[in-house]
Order: sequence, then C-alpha cells, then structure tokens
Amino acid sequence: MRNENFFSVRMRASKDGAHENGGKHISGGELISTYDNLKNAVNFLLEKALTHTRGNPDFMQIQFELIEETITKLLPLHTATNEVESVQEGQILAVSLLMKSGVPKKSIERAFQLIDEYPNLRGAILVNIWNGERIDDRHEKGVRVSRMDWLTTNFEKWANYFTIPRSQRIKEALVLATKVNSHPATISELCWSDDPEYTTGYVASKNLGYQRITNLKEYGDEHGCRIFFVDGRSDIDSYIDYLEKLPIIVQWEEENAT
Ligand code: PML
Ligand code: MG
Ligand code: MG
Ligand code: MG
Repeated sequence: MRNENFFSVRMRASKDGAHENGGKHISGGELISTYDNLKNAVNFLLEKALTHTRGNPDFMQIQFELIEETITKLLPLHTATNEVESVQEGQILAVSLLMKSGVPKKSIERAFQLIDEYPNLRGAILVNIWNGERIDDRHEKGVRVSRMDWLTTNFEKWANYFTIPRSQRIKEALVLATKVNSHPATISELCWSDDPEYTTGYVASKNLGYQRITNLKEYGDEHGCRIFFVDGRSDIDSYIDYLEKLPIIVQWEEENAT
C-alpha cells in the first residue's frame, strides 16, 4: 500500500464577524483527508457551514495541515438510544447517567450553573468532577476537539449493523465522544446541539458507552452544551493537547460487534 500523507481539515464559521470579534458561532467541522481528497473535504465543510440552520455566516475559515503524528484507530463507543417524552425527563435521565458514570451530584449541579454562565460557548468546557469547577482557561471559546474522523463507508456498515440512522451528525458526535472518552482522565461527557432544530443529545462514558437521549432541550433553543467531566487530579495541559492534537480514526468491523 502507498504510504499516504494525511491532513487535518478544519472549518469554523460565524455571523456578525469572526468569533474572536464577538460573532455568533454558526458551524464548525473536522475531517481527516488524503491529499487527493482535499478538494472534496474543503467543499464538504464549506457546504456544511453555508446551509446551517443557525444562520448564514459572514465569516468562515477553512484550513488544512499535514498530520505528523501516527493516527490511532479507535472502536466506536457502544451506542444506545433512550426515548424520552419531555425535556424534563431527558434531563433527569442525563443526571442519573452522569452519576452512574462516577460524577458526584453536587458537581453536576455546579456544571449546570456553568452552562448558564457561558451561553455562547462554541467548544467544550472541562469540569473537575471533584468540585464541579471549570478547569480550562478558554473562556467563551472552550476547548475544540480536533483531528478525528470516520470513513463514511465504514460508518455506514456500522450503522446498518446496529440499525442506527446513517446521519452525518451522529457520525461526527460519536467520533468526538469516542475520542474524548478513550482518554483515562475523562469520566463522562454531556452534550446537546446548538442547532435549534435538533433536540437529541447524549451522555457518554467508558462504561455506559454513547447514551443518546431524544429530548435534552426545547425545539428552537439555540443554546448547546458540551461538558467533559474530568478527574481534576490529571495533567490538564497534556489532556488538552490530546483533545486538540492527537489524530484518531474510528474504525469498526463486524467481528468487533458485542
Ligand atoms: C451536535 O449537533 O453538535 C451534537 C449532536 C449530538 C447528538 C447526536 C445524536 O446522537 O443524535
Ligand atoms: Mg454544531
Ligand atoms: Mg442558512
Ligand atoms: Mg500544551
């Protein structure tokens, strides 16, 4: 096989100016591409941002860079879907899953206050499970998990096997959750979308897997949430380096099915 170079391709788009100038976040995206596929990768991210339900961007940046590090392969987290009738039911389930994964209740309550304090966050916030305090210093920007992907053909094979919708959104969220939760410092993750038309979110952890919850916010609400609950005794700088820099590809074969 040809020894190929791989590139990390990233996009961010905003409205009323760039993010750093107070613009509203519209869309972001991450891909890993071969050189020959770069044109498709850039077009894919361009299209994603131009057609986003959060609005039409007036600022966009797409960049690519060669990946020097070896790419690690990860199996997708085991996935389950929890149907709930209301946002209240969804939120109660999320709290109980977070507790099951090892986050103390008090710290979950504090983390929910943090979500309200940073309504325009575009990345993730890192919360120390031992006291519920935020431990990254990224303010409104948050931490952006990067350098990750899943070949669409392989994702579709996985989705067909488990009868999960073959949605790009699920693919992207599961890639991120798989990367984040494969690090020993991550205890659990809580996420719901900032897309006003999408109400399904999830709690993910090593033991629970990727637990989708069909109703975690009201339809029409543009406020998203992404919290990584972290063992605060870990080296946080190297943890953030892992999230931002270590390249991973999710890959699944039928013999991996459990
Ligand atoms: C997002 O849209 O940014 C996050 C979506 C999370 C849930 C995806 C799913 O499993 O349906
Ligand atoms: Mg989004
Ligand atoms: Mg639009
Ligand atoms: Mg560093």
